[in-house]
Amino acid sequence: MRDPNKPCVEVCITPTNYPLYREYNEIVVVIDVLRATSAICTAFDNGVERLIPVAELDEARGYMGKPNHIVAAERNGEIVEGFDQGNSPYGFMGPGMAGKTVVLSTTNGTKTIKAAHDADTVLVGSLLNLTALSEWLIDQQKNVLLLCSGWKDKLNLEDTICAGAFAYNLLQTGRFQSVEDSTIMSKYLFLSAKDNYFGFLRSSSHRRRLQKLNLNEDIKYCLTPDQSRAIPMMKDGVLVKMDVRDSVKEA
Ligand code: 3SL
Repeated sequence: MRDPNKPCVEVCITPTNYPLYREYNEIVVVIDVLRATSAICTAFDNGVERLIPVAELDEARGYMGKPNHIVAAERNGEIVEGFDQGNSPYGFMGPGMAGKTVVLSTTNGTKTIKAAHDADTVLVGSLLNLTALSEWLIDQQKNVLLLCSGWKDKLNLEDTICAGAFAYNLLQTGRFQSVEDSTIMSKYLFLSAKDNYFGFLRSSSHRRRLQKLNLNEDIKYCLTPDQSRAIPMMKDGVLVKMDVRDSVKEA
């Protein structure tokens, strides 16, 4: 039975299921562990000022040549020809990032961010900012929907595990409830994987896909939790780094 006095934390395993979970969307956390939302957290850690998520490549091309902009695009794990870079978190590291506006289009992650546009608050989550973002969400006491990007509308393991980790952290406090089986499933997957994400995901579809492209270092980086305190947040269609003192009301 749902307790009217406790907010819910729930997991939506693919963006296509999002309409079924709208009742929980006060705060939506978009997750694409490999690699979009990990790359976004990394960009803000390295001083990027604004990140414009873009669903379609043509829209991204429209930003090419703008001063102070980095225009990045990935499809099927590879850099799209003609763009400054792809989706590797390593591409968003270093002093050259400070003060830049990044325009990013990826196969699934940026589409999922755009799909959540109707939520009160849209945030970006990954294993990298797991603890920082969990702490902030716990403080808000609002309904939280963990929205997994998956792969081309199918479930993927790494996003589901990461969503399960956030759900676990919130539920552990006793200040949240969950009523959906997708959340129970994600939590159990997280508990099975948490001691060795890399090993657990050995035969997962996207790990194999990225491995074929020699992106093992990216995979290891994205699967190493708590390297970031950044909480990317959508404001007027653009992601910015949240000032952690912000509350949902102020956002
Ligand atoms: O789907 C996405 O948004 C990407 O993160 C996929 S990839 O890891 O860059 O292949």
